[in-house]
Amino acid sequence: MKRLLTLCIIYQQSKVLLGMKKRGFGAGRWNGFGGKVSPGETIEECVKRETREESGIEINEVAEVGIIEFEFKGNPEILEVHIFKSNNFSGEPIETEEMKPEWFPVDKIPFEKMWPDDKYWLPLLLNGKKFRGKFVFDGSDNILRQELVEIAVV
Ligand code: 6U4
Repeated sequence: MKRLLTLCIIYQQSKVLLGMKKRGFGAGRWNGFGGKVSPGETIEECVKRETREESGIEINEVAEVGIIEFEFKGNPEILEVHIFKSNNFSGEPIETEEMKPEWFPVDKIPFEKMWPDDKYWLPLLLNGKKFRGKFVFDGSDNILRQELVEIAVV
């Protein structure tokens, strides 16, 4: 079974906005903004809604840059995460119940406190590339298997 999710990287010149996830899936890690696509909602509507709910930022324009599937050993559900980037947004980030947002210079991204796959695909996103991939994790969030390729069109 596949579940559709979104993830958005907000950036500006040489800074990236990440949120410290305070509860739920991925808690204790710096993350992009996003979540599960709700019934009746498009993927783009979802990424805008989740970013608004989690960071207070209103996205004007987004570009889809990649799709990555995540599988957790022993769990039949595959997460199909649609990854977006946006540098056209309004408002200032605010701390919410779910996330504490913070700007990081692109050369000081806290990869050691992020999902272990981020160090592979986030540099591609920041370099204007598009990509497709799959990461399989064990029960302790170690990567067991990975595939990541650059593509021309998502
Ligand atoms: P609830 O609490 O059910 O409302 P919701 O906000 O809909 O949750 P959530 O928080 O489960 O969804 O979303 C998970 C977020 O984590 C999505 O943006 C996708 C992202 N994500 C999942 N696995 C990831 C991984 N390995 N690397 C990564 N982001 C991941 O960078």
